[in-house]
Amino acid sequence: MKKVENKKKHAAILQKAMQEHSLSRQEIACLLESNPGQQTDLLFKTARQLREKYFGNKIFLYGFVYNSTHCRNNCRFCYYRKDNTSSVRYSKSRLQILDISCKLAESGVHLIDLTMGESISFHDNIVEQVQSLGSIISDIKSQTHLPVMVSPGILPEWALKQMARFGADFYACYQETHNPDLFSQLRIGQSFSQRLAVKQKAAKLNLLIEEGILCGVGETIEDILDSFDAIKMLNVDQTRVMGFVPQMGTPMENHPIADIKMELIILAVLRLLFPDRLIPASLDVEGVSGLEKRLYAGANVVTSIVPAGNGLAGVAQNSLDIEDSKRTVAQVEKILLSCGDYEIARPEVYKNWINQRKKDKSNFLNPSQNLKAI
Ligand code: SAM
Ligand code: MD0
Ligand code: SF4
Repeated sequence: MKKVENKKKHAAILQKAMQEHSLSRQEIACLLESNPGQQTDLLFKTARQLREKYFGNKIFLYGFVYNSTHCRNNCRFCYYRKDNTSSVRYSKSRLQILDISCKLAESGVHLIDLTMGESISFHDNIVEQVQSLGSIISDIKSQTHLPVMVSPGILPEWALKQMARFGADFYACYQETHNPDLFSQLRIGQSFSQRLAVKQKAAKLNLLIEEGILCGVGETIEDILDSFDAIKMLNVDQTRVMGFVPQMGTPMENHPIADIKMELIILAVLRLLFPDRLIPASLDVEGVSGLEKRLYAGANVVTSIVPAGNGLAGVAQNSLDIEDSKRTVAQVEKILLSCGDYEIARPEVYKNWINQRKKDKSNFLNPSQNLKAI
């Protein structure tokens, strides 16, 4: 296609997206292939306008507590894969987790994200393990008065029910890719369909859910389009993309680092396709130096805020910006102010968003209850 024609077509697709008309697979592919410069500028601008429509200039902040780095899995991309003898392993006690969560809450985050390696074994005293995680969640909630996200990996349905009963608001579990072949290369020995189904089960239990794409791991444009379809099918509440960061001691340590330009394009297209959802700018890929560009591409949540002095790690960047107190609310606030366009949301704004979304989804799942209320 001639350059001028392509430019016109690209701009027309963005106008359609701005009006929230649904886009064809071909049109979305054209956006993913945006040329750097004018086309990406226009893409990011449209993403920001749609974010503004639903969230104004308000940004949400998530505190990240990676409470245990022990894992029974061997994901090829992950520093904490079981066979990586060079990764730092720790497990925080209940009191340490509560102390860290309270510090994060005092510093002004809107949610506590409790994340761990997949260590809850299905065979070994699972009831006690689930009970103990559940009671930590309910303690965090009662002490911080904040919503809680839990990322424990795959859980059986009864355990998800327990998470909901103990008060978890969000369940995060990222597929990374929706190409089953690529999935089996990345998440060795894990079931593609089980990882997808667990999110559907969580959503039925009225847990909010997050789905994520890992980019720069050999995916094609078609694979990314399939991920968008899956995210739509799951009706997720939060969705993300993270660029792959090579990890020492893993089979992918020499695999090239992801092209961040592509991460930003995928992020912006997610905003176009899911304008009213939460979309993170993770500090866990490029640290605080990568925040502004992700907000500029349409993100509305800053994730992976980690307090210094607690021996906590990140996932994709296990130490970057942590001990020098850069992944803090104070530093993030400085960056938001220097950008000029953003404000940290009041805590009630985030809580209301969560509650409204839960209500809407439960009315959708149980329309008869809705009728009874009329
Ligand atoms: N163990 C749980 C699980 O895998 O669901 C919870 C941890 S989960 C939040 C870790 C996520 O971080 C992965 O799903 C992946 O998307 C991301 N991640 C892990 N290693 C990464 C890497 N090397 N580069 C970028 N993202 C990575
Ligand atoms: C983040 N390091 O937000 C966290 C993590 C888990 N729910 C999220 C990948 O970047
Ligand atoms: Fe374990 Fe999660 Fe890392 Fe996979 S991504 S090795 S399940 S911590």
